[in-house]
Amino acid sequence: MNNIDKFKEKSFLTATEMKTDFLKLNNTVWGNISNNDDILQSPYITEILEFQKTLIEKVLSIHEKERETPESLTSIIDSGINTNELKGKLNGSYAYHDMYYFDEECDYYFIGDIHSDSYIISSILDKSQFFERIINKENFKLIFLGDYVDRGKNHLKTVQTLLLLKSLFPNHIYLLMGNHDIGHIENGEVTLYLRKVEEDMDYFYIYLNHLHQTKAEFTDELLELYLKVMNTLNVSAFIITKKATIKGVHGGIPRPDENDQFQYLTHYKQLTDESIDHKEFRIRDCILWSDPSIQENQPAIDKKRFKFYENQLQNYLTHFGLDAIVRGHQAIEDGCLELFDQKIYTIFSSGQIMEDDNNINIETAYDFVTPKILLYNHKKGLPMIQIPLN
Ligand SMILES: [Mn+2]
Repeated sequence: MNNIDKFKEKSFLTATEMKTDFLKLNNTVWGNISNNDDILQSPYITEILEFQKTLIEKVLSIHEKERETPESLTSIIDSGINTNELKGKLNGSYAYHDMYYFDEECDYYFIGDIHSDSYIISSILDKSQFFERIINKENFKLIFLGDYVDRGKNHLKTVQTLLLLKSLFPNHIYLLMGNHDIGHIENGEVTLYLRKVEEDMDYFYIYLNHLHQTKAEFTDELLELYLKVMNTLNVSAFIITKKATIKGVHGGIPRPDENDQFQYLTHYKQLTDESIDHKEFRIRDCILWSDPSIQENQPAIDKKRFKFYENQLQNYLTHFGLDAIVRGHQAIEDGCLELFDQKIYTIFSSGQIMEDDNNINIETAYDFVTPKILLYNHKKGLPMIQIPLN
């Protein structure tokens, strides 16, 4: 039996005991490694990569299971856009057309961008009282809104920690896709989905290419597994509860039509189908990249990264029967920004952790951010509660 299965079998008496064992399991193979450069020199690289391979395979099988959606649901979902009709009919959590559908009456935490900052995950677990809630057998979910990699100091450790959490707690941890999380293999090399492709190891996939080219332990198979697991991340989550219907996504909404409307969207699957464009842009890309803006008529940064405004957001919410959107994607200094009467929340979860006037989080690339997470309390409904991680 491997260490992951041993953890699963063990009956923990306290949250502290469980957290200690979790950290031990996550840290065992790492020794004193604290950043991307250390791994390149580490004598433990074989152990690290073997552990990650086991985790990737576990998460791939969990993601496959999540996609086993009963026909009674797929027939409703495929019949048109009818979010409220799904209320109370799901009896569980499913992934279909690369989107999650939840209707469980429980608390939902939303986690913004992590960006290769594994240090912050321990604060997230503390502030969401994760292990206490697990010990108390509570039903609750942590929805991560994507952008796990790039920019920060510890790509592989961050990915490992998230995969370990998903492996151990599949009904409590859900990982959505961010624009940084996508990569494709072409001619044995990873190509980035981002605009800039350069030899910069701050980018996870360039880093993976480097490991692949310089370390015999980093096999072709392993490179393909990393890409495969990242590409099985779902693009958004519909949370349909009695008090509110919320959508979690990394960026925002697709481009509206000339009248700021969304009637061209007639089925959920149009949101994620990679072959469908609207106004020459892939819809799926737009929802991974777009940003809300209070100032109208802002120029788009590029085709995917455009700005949308209050009336457009409202039309989108109405079209899909939503009360609010929660998203990441922008490094908000305050950690959270609510716009348009709390109809859209931006949350960012990597940043400074202060101790005696010093930032002790050396893994973050965002030391100007006071990181936060959001809590949707299902008994109270909206608005969401901001929880500082600092
Ligand atoms: Mn992003």
